[in-house]
Amino acid sequence: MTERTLAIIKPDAMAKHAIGDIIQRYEGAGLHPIAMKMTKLSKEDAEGFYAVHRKRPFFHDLCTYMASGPVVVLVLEGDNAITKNRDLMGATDPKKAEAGTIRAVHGASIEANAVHGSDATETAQFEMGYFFPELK
Ligand code: IDP
Ligand code: MG
Repeated sequence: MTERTLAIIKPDAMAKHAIGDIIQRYEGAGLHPIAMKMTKLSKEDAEGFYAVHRKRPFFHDLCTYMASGPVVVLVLEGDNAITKNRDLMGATDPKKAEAGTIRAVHGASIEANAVHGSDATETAQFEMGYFFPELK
C-alpha cells in the first residue's frame, strides 16, 4: 500500500554533513521525497511537534536539541512507507540499532539519533500537517 511518512534529518546528522547519505538511503529503499525543506525549528516549534512526549523526562532537552541547529524535514512516499522508514532508521538508541541502519551509522546518542520517522498512520498525518499544511 502506498503511504506517506514524515522524516526529519536532525541537527546532529546535519552537523556531520550526512544529508546526502541519508536521502540516498531513503531513495534506495523506495522512499521518495515528495516534499522537503531545510529549516531551523524554534523551541516552540519543537514542543508542538513533540507534544505527545511532553510528560517524558527528556522532553525539555529533546526540544532544546531539536532547536539547536538546522534540520531537513521531508515527506517520503512509498510502499508501506511508515514501517519501511522505521526499519531503515533502526532503534531509538543508536547503540541498540541494527547494523547498517541510519541510526547505527549516523546516530551519536539516544537523543541525537540522526533522524525522526513517524511511527503510525495517525502520527504521520499530524506530523505532515504540522510541517506541510499545503500538502494534500
Ligand atoms: P523514536 O524517535 O524512535 O520514535 P521516541 O520514543 O518517539 O523515539 O522519542 C522521540 C525522540 O526523543 C527520540 O528520537 C530521541 O531523540 C529522544 N529520546 C527518546 N528517548 C530518550 C531518552 O531516554 N533520553 C533522551 N532522549 C530520548
Ligand atoms: Mg517516536
